[in-house]
Amino acid sequence: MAGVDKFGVIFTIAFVAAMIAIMGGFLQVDTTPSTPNAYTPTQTYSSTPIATQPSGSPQAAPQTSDSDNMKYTIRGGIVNSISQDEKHNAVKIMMESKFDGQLIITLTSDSVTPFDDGTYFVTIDGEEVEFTQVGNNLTIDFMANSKKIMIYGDGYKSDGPDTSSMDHSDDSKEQEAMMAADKAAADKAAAAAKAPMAVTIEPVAGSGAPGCEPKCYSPSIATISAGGTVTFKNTDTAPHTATSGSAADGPDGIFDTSLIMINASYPVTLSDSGNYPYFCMVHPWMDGTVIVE
Ligand SMILES: [Cu+2]
Repeated sequence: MAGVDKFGVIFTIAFVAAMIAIMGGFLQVDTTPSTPNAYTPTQTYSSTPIATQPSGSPQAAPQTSDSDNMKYTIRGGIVNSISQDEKHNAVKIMMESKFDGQLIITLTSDSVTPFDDGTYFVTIDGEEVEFTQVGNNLTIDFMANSKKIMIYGDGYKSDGPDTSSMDHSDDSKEQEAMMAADKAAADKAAAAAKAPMAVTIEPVAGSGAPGCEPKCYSPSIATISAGGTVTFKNTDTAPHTATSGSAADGPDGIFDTSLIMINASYPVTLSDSGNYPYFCMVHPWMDGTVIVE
């Protein structure tokens, strides 16, 4: 009996020691700090199995973490920290690499919000890089000696240096990268922002008497997409027309609302892109332009 108890005590001590060792290993692998921008410059991995291999060796087993909400696998390097940069709607990955390698990371919607088309913008040490994206999985190839991967999403702010974080050595590159990301975002927004299909144009109040020019219609320049409709709505106290052409050259015959009485409306649909000047037959000082894109 005594022998069994003794064995039980030894087993328990060994089990607890093993659990402590395992927990220590997990803490090393969990590299996401709980606060944004808080990163530890270089962790030593001396107590983990990963560090017993030359860090960055291509032969080394890929370093993988799924212990937090951002899963990743890295080959050819090691990740020192992953943190969310909420100010810039970005994820910052600090890493070490002695060889060319690859990072595969799964982003979550609360880690960084993608652009409207679901994509991201990635820089390595301040330079924009190409990457492969399948769903929320980004595969990013990096060169030897890469230190920082930034994954930017939509809506970050590039308003001055981010003094709340980091290594100031590459602040200017960081700024350049953010400006580039800014431009990419603007381009995407511009591509997404097509002219509206419908715009309402009203004569300005009192336009029945001279003095409102050059903006007697509001908006005096209206832009719609091809196939869209401008609706002339008379909110003034006098009847007006919107007649394509000009007071100087007369109607060009493309459209004519004829007299629109008070509170009445007249829609004009335009299929072909171009600029369509128009004027009021009753009050020749009134003119405007419809731009069809
Ligand atoms: Cu008029």
